[in-house]
Amino acid sequence: MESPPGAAQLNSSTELYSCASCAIRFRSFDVVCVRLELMIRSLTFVRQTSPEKFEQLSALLRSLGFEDGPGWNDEHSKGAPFLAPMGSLELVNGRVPNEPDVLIEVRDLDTAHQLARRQFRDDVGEIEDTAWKSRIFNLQLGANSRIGFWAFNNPEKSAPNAVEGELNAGGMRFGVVVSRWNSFITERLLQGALDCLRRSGAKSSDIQIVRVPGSFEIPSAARLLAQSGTVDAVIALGCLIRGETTHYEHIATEVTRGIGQSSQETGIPHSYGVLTCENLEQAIDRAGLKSGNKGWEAAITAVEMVSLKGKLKRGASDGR
Ligand code: DLZ
Repeated sequence: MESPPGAAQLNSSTELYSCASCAIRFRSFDVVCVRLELMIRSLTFVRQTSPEKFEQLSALLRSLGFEDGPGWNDEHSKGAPFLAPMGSLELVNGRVPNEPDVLIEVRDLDTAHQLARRQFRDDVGEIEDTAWKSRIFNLQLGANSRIGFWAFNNPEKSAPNAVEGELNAGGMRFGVVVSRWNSFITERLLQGALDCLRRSGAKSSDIQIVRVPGSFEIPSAARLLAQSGTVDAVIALGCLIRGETTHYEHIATEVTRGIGQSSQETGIPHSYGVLTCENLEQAIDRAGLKSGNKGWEAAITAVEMVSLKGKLKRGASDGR
């Protein structure tokens, strides 16, 4: 029987199993490493607050630059996620410093301290030196819960501040342009794209599907859709197979250029899910078998680009 992708393979000389996808070596024969790098989706700390502190802390976190995530409000509770530009789970081997279990790194600790003091008064401690070349102050949330705000003494030690799009499609509107030529393949790409959008939080009513005869027609439909003002991103799905198309190179070049131009000229992100394959077998692989589903990948790219566009626009208008 053929091993699944990523299955551990035994090396008889070392008696170690090595993972086919990430090259990690294992002693145990039953370890199967299935695209581990795609497993983690997010990291969340949940902290309870009183209703009064909930509003005050939300205002403070927003004013410091946290982005609002999709929250909830029902008869049992109200929740407000705050998204940071970066997050990490830190393990310590050895002496664990007496730090709060939520640490928020800020650029300007003194200003953050002033803001926190103004809203939370005695719940905010003094700024103190840490054992790790930084300063910190604590905000007491409840009897057993506190948040630490901190900054390195040498700001160059902080990780570079990269802007990245989030993968949450809630509230976003998408247009999917899909060609009917090679529909056996393009319908699989469409199913992959729809699966990705729904899992990422998009509503079905926010997804418009537009069908065109062949890949050559994708760019003009994509442009019309982008100009309509009804979508935040366009996902282009098609399948060109060299064996079947004498003018394959010309069509592939035109389609690629047309989608790129429409994206740049309309300012609406377009993602490229047009397969350009040597044969049908390759196309089948890229539409859900060995090489994943390129429709799914195009959809997640669109989600990320809509989010990134929003962040960059907000950053530009903030003067950041
Ligand atoms: C004509 C044609 C051919 C031969 N092959 C493909 C293909 O492999 N994939 C595809 O999406 N479309 C193909 N087409 C159709 C063209 O894209 C276009 O729809 C027609 O030339 C009409 O403009």
